[in-house]
Amino acid sequence: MKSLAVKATAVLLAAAFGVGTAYAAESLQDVMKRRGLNQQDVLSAAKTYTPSGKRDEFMAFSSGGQSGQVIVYGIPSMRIIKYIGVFTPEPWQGYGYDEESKAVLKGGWIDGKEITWGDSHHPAISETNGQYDGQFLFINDKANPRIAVLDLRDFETKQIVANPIFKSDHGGAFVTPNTEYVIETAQYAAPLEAKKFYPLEEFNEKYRGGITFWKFDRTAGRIDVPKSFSLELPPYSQDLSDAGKGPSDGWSFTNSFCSERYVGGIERGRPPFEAGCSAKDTDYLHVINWKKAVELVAQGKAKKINGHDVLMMDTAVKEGILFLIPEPKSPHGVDVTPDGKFIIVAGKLDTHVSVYSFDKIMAAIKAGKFESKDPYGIPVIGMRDTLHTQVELGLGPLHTQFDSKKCVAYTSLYVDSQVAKWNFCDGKVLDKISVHYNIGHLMTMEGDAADPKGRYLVALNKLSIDRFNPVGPLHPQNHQLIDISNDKMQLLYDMPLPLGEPHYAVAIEASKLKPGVRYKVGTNSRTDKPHPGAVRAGEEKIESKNGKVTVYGTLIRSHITPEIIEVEVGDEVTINLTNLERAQDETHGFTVSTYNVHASIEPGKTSSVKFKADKEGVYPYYCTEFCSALHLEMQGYLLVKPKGWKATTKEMAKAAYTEKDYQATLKKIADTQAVIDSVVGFITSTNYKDFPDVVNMVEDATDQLNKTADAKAKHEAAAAKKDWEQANLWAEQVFQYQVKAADIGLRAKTYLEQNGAKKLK
Ligand code: K7E
Ligand code: CUA
Repeated sequence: MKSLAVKATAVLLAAAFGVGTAYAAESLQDVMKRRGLNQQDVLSAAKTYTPSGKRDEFMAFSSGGQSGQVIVYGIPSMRIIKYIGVFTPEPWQGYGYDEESKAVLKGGWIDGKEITWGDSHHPAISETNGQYDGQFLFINDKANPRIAVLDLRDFETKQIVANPIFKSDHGGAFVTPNTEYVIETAQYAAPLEAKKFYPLEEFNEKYRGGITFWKFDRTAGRIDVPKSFSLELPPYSQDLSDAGKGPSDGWSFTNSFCSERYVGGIERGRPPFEAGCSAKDTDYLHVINWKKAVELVAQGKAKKINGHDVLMMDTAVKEGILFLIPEPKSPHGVDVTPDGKFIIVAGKLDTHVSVYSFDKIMAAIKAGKFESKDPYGIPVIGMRDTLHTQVELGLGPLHTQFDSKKCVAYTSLYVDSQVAKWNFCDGKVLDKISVHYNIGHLMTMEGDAADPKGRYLVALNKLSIDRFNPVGPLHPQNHQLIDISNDKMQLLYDMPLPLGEPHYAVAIEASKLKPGVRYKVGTNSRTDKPHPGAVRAGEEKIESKNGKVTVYGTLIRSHITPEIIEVEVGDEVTINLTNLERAQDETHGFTVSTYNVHASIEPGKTSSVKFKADKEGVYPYYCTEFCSALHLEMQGYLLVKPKGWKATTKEMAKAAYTEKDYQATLKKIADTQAVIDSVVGFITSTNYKDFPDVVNMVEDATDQLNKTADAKAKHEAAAAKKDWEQANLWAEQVFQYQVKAADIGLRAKTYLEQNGAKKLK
């Protein structure tokens, strides 16, 4: 202790007199000069820098693009906080390497085939009354038409459903205002029947688009597949969707491109897709009465395709639930305003955004005022009859998000690489800011909900040329943070996102998220149900019959029970493990050498790994998380024995411990106890009971200390018999429990010191 204090004093003196440490006395001006920062940079830094221990105001969930994952980061710090495995195996979380998560991924198999990647595009947060409620997150896979459900209590993927009739999907995931349904639309038209071939010559007759309404069961936290249905749509390359809200609740809107129904064919001497798909001046905005569609399905008016309810176009037309409105050339996306009164569409090949009035659309439908029918008999409402206004914004307008300020919207301009701030009520442009190259989506805080929060905007840029230190031909994406709280937008920060191409992101007020810190002991986190393989401390066992070995084990600092697993070659081995920890952040990982299994087992969770022990030999298993001082010793052996193997050696190797070793260990125990007593003295002299996290830590430390009694009885009994090996080893075990208790105790002490605990009198 003394030597440490002397050292600290020396360092302080050196700093005070400028000895040795050149930067010790640098002023803000010095730093600005040295790093070439101007006032604006320093202001930006002050707006984004989040000091150690401080948290973000908003949490963003970004699609992970081709990684098939979700990326969670904080705003305004832009610190990446978590990657979540969704469509793709994710080793850290054991996702795809333990049995529970394999079952989730299996839900996303298509035509009986395993699919291990996804092209995730659009996340959506569950809503109540059109406002983000922070309970669930949904995201689509464009390549293999699927939707995933994530629970925000533990940030885990709980379910993947494969679309029964599409071959691709882009317009997902979007939720209705109370998350009754999750919307998914097809992109590239194809025959709806599974594994059915029709030549491209029959494109107009046999190829179809569509929209699926996945029924979400909020209580179960899962999509209810049998109660979900789709609507057959023309082969117009449906793109994105949005659900109406407020006055437009019950309706949904989907934009499209390539309503020319062009099918390409360079090799047949025809112009390419891009020419044929943008020939007309307009495409179609699809307007759908989904509430009425639900009733029609309930009345049995749907047809079964691949075992799934599909409302066919002729039914939809007859029942008056499907309409089209021309929209400017090759639009990308459709966004309903927070008040639910307007629908905004931007044509990529047009410089305008078009603002449609929901009232005018309804009036035209009511009056039966249609300008024509499309080739499938769907009524087409005139564009001029439904437009509220059109605003010229710039080149390549794509996506729109909203501000907390009334009527204020932001639209990304892909070709101009700008964000335009404009007013959708009076059609005025308010401000523009240049961003880095080729912005795709943009995101404001809760910016697609009924009550956007304003404050910040993130530009999701496709390219990052020259922004970051070069890392070879494949560049990261660039998310740029922009301050939108003032009239003029201000660029604050560039964040490289190095995990696929994130298309869209959503951000929610951090205070709305209430994730748990542990599971109820023995929970299968992927089903939220008790795990049949769970056991409590002392109930661990290994069952072996008919070539199947099942282990019921536990994990707690710093041991795996059991520590030896013996099987015969060819046995099918299942290892169930329950993490008995109650302390926060005490995750244990588990793997077995060369059997390609891994699990991340957080406090309370039960996970299982399964494999065929098809190789004779000795395979160490261990904990993969640095969970405690004796983490490296959290190990065991899987012994895969040859068939009919007989033991010849009787005893395990012994270490030669003496009475002196034993006495030395006892001394170590006494010293450690003195440290523990002083920490306990500190904690109990404060109002620690006012800090739930500390109360948890104290309970955990007490648990560890309580375990010393049994080990103490054992070392004393062995010492009485002069068995110094056993005596010393059990005494060492007492020390191990003390170390864990002291570790947690010190953590609690630091917490109290940093969080202003008061001394009790
Ligand atoms: Cu890339 Cu929404 Cu899939 Cu636009 S999408 S950019
Ligand atoms: Cu448990 Cu490392």
